[in-house]
Amino acid sequence: MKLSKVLLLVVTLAMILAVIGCGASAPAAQPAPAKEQPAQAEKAPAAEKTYADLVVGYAQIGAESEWRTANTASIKEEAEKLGVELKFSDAQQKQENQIKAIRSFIAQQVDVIGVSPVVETGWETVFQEAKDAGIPVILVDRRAAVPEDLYTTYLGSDFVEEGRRAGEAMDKILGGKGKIVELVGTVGSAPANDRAKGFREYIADKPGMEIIASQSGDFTRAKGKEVMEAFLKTHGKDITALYAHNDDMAIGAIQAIEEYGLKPGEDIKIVSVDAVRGAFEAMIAGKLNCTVECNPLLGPQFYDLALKVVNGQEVPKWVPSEEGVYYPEEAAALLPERKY
Ligand code: GZL
Repeated sequence: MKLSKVLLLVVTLAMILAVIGCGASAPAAQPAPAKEQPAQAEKAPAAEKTYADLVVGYAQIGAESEWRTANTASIKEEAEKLGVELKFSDAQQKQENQIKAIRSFIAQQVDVIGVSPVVETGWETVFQEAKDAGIPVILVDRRAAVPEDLYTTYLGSDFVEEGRRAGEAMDKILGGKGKIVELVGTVGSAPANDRAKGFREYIADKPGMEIIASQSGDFTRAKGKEVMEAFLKTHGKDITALYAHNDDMAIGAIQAIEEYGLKPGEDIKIVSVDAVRGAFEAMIAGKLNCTVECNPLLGPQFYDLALKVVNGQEVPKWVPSEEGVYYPEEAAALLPERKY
């Protein structure tokens, strides 16, 4: 075979080997290794809300008493101070208006709903609607008879304890003996139910103390006066004392007692609840013998709880208010510092 042919053969073979070798040694073109994908990043938690971006719906009962007026002022003034967007509704003491307000807050997708239930029952449906919409409900001032999973927390007093304290004060004032008429708060409301319960618990083992009449004055001065007039018409001078579930009804009753010709605070001893300014003034005038405090200034605690709840922080199921009991001898000194 001619050298030239041999060389051509060798070169051809070499070229073939080179191509195969490339193919063998160079790995088939691989796709560039995908960049390491980070593990599916946890969904970033929603940014913590601050007061400045908190939207609150508040379904208030009404404006039936000095206590309620002070309570509303505390809720509104604190929102203003903190820069919270407050949607506020006054239900004129009607449950259907409170329920309408709560539905409106749900439609507006507020962050949290505060409500002071005018009565204990009838809330399950609308609270479930709030829960289904992912909006927490905070009970303020009054409890509602609903399953505990339908509200996040209750901020308010121990009304049964307030009733017990009123019973203890009445026992002290009457020396354990007397015929008592009772002005009850709004029928079906937690304060009315529990203040009645606590008072009766206390006098249960005081045979000399008897409740001879009990009727609702709906927490207002006007109704308190009207019912006291009826008590006086029926029982007259047999009445030794009055237990009023709030100061406003007691103040209305004081007018009725004076118009009847008797001396309130002397002929008829009076114990009431709330410790509003009007009660301190009546004690200074010698017309009221004791008022058991029920703190309406719940605004600061309410917004503190609301922000914690919206940011998913644990809160107690009940945040009780701090409260005292006041008598005439200290009323003049304390009146100037009373905030409501
Ligand atoms: C008590 C509050 C009551 C007050 C009344 O927490 O709900 O309602 O005692 C008010 O004065 O009307």
